[in-house]
Amino acid sequence: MNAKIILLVGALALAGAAAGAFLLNSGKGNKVAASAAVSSAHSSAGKQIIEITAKDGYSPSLIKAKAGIPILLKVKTQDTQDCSTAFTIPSFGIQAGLPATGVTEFDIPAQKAGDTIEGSCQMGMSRFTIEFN
Ligand SMILES: [Cu+2]
Repeated sequence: MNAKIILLVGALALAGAAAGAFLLNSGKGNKVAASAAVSSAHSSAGKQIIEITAKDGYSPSLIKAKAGIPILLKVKTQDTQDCSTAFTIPSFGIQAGLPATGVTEFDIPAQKAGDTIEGSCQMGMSRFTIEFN
């Protein structure tokens, strides 16, 4: 075994843990009220964080976000038993089976002003829209 490689792997693991802790901390205080019909995105570490709750549909169903800033989309489920766990954003090829409870993150590149992103459950019954300005 090469000792240098082992050291390098160890350093990378530490860096990864530090970055993970930072992400966890940066998420605090950025909670969006799930019941709000319209919400604005928050920003953190060069990305704007958009939080959506998936349970009996998606809330908020309309989100206002900033153009020109990459998006970290966090989709939260909490004992979600309906088809909103079959999460899709077709224009980005996103298709995910969400856990019944948890937070699933998606990276979405920066969008232009006037762009919209449409997401829905797989059958297209429950929908949400992100508008960029
Ligand atoms: Cu559905």
